[in-house]
Amino acid sequence: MKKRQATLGDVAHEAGVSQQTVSRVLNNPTLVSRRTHDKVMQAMNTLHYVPNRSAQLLAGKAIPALGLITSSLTFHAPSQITAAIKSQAEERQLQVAITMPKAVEYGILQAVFNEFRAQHIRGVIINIPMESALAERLARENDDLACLFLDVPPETEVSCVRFDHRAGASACVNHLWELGHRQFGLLPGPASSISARLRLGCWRDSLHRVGVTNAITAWGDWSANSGWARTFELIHANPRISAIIVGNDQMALGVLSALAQLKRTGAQGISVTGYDDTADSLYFQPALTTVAQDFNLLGQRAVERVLEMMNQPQKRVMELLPTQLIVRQSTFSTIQEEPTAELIAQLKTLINQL
Ligand code: IPT
Repeated sequence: MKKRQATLGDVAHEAGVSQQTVSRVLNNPTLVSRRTHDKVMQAMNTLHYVPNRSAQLLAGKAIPALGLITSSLTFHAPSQITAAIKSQAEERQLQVAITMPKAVEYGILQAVFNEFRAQHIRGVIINIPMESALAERLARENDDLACLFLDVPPETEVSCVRFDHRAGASACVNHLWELGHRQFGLLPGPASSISARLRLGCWRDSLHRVGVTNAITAWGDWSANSGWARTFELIHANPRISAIIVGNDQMALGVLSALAQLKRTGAQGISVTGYDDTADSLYFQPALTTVAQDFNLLGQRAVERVLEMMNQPQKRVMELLPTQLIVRQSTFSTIQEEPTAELIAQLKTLINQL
């Protein structure tokens, strides 16, 4: 005989809590203490309880899910950010509905919001580069949803969690300057990207501050292929460049590949800095000096913040996460080391012996 399916009441009985508490765990887990939550989850597992999502939808309840609108997952950074958001959501028993829109256009994005609304999703994280006016319009016209943006200009009047590019981007320039570099190539991401423009602006400001005005720029598109191709153009435009500052690690991978082809890697070659510190950048050849953006932290803060906003609809969130330069082996000093006292003494002995 087929076993009877466990009900909400059975779970409540097993966990020693009220039915209302079980229902909160299912519909609004942030309102329940960790201990109660774990007790209820354990009872559900023991009884093989399956929540009735269609009944929840029919009752007009929000389902425990978040929406995520993301840039192309073929890029390393957005795919790692998505993985972080997904695992943070999973820890809170939340599903994530992921969409990757073809273009950053009002009509396309509004259709995505409507689809989320139809699925009774009430919290949306938006990780696509978006100009202020479009982000503000979407947030205003979808104010029944909690909308949290990750890639908008600093002055945008919407809720956002962003990386503070300033410290990391200027640290790249200062690091290379201190190593003696004076001829620079700049390789930002696409001009349509907010973060690409912010990083480039910061590099240029920092270069001007130390008196460098002849840095040359070639725009990439975030891909390794564009990093590879632009390297030849930069070196052609100024054969004396000794350092290339790159807008992300994926393009830096292509730059390192082009330099290896030209036999310009290593201490006598061209120094390279990246941006992101994606999971594999330590294993590039040579290990990449880069600006770390902690994607796990971004995922955690994004999920926490959007849940807060769902519980307090009037709340405006603006959080800035730090960036930090990680020095590895792709940057070299151009300054010839002075011979050490020991070496001089050895040379003197040799000369005396001749
Ligand atoms: C940004 C990455 O730094 C960059 O490498 C690229 O993948 C871009 O995303 C794609 O939009 S990270 C973003 C949160 C600013």
